[in-house]
Amino acid sequence: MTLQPKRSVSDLALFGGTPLFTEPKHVGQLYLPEWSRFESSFQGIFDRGYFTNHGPLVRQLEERLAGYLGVRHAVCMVNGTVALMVAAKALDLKGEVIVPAFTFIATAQALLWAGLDPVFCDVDPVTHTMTAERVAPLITDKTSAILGVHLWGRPCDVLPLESLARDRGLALFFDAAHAAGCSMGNRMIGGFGHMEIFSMHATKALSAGEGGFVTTDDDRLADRLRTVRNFHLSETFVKVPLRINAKMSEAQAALGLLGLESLPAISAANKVLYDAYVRCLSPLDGLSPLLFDEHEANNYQYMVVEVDKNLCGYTRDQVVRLLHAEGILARRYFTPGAHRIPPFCDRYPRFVEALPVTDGLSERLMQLPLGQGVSSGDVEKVGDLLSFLRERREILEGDSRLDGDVLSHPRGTE
Ligand code: T4K
Repeated sequence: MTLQPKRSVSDLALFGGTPLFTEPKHVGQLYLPEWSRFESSFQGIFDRGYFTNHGPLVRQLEERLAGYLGVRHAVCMVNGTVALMVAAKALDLKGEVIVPAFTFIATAQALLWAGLDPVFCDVDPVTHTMTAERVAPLITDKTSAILGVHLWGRPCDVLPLESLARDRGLALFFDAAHAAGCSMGNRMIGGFGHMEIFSMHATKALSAGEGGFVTTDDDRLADRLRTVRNFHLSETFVKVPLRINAKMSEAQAALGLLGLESLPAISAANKVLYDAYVRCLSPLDGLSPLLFDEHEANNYQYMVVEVDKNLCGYTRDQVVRLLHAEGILARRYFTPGAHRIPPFCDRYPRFVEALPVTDGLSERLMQLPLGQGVSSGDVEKVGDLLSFLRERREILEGDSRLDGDVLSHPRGTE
C-alpha cells in the first residue's frame, strides 16, 4: 500500500510522518519463474533422483550459456565468488593481481582465497571502471594478472586492457558478475580476456538463486576449470595446483535455465523502470542517473544515482537515510571501497589513502530499488519524493536529524 505524497517536511517519515511505502522496496531482481514451470523442472530432478555432480540440467545450462554468449565453454559453479577463486587457480596465477578497489568485496576476497595479493587500482570517475592507463604503472615483476570488473554491466576498458596484458605477458580475466546479457562492440560480454566470471545470485538479472559460471574460448583453460571445481573423476582431469568442490547443483541449474530464458524479458522490464527513473531524475540537479550506451545490450540491473551535495543540497548518506525511513531501501554499493575494508586495509595499508576516485564514488553513489517488486508507479513516487526533497533543501539544510547511521543491509524489518 502507498500513501499520500508529502506536503510539508513534517510528513517525512524520518521526522515522524507515515512512510511512503509500507511494503519496503528493495534493490535486487527476484524475477522468479512461474511456479508451474519451476515445479515441473523440479519434478524432473526428483524423478531422476540425480541432484548434483554435473547432472543433465547443469550440462544443458552450460551448453545454452555458451551458445547465448557465443563462447566455446561456460563452466557452471556454485556461486560467483567461488568461480573467481577457481578461475584464478585454473590460470595458475602467482604473486600480485591488479584489481579495482571500487567493486563488491568478493572480487578481492576471491584473490586472497586463491593465495594472491590484490593490488588495488583507482577507477575512472565517469565509467567507474579501471582503465589500462591506470593499470600500467602498477605492473611490477610480481604481477601475474589483471582482473577487470564490468561494473553495473558496463564493459571496462576491455580492448586497451587486452593489448596491455598481451604486451606485458599477463593473464587477463574479468569479473562479469553484473554483466550477463550485456555487450561490447555488439559482442556479448563473456568472450573477452582469458576468462570472464559471472554471478547468478538472486539479486542478478540472470539468477539461479545462488550460482555462477566462467566463460572461456580456450579448451585447455576449460579443462583446468572443470578439474579445479571437482573432487571426483567424472570429468576432464588435468594437472592443476589445487581443487575444490565448486559444483553447481541441479536445483540451481533448474532455476538458471528458466532465468536464462527470461533474461531478455527481465532486461526489458528493468529498462522500463530505468527509463522511468531517468525521466523523474533528469530535472533534479545533483541527482544524476548512470547512463548506458543504448547501442549495446544492457541488463539495467542496477539503478545507480550519483548524489552531488553542492547541487542537490544533501549528502548521499542523508538522501539514503530519508529514503530508508520511507521504505525505499536504497543501497550504498560500494561503500567503502575494498581497500578500506578488513582484512585488506590492515594487510595493504599503502592503498588506504591512495584511491581518491574510489573514495569519492563510494561517498556519492546510491542504488535505487528495481526489479520484480517495483512498478513504474512506484518509481514516480520515488521521483516525486526526491523532487520534494530538492525543493525543501533550504528548509532542511543543517537539520541534525538528517545525520546519523545509515543501515548497510536494510531489510525493512528493523
Ligand atoms: N563480483 C561482483 C562485482 C559482485 O557484485 C558480486 C556479488 C560478486 C563478484 C560475487 O558473486 P556471488 O558470489 O554473490 O555470486 C549482494 C549479493 O549477495 C551479491 O551477489 C552481489 N554481488 C552484491 C552486489 O549484492 P548484499 O550483501 O548486498 O545482499 P543483500 O542480502 O543485502 O541483498 C540485496 C538486496 O536484495 C536486499 O536489499 C534485499 C534483496 N534481496 C536479497 C536476497 C538475497 C531479496 O529481496 N531477496 C533475496 O533473496 O550482496
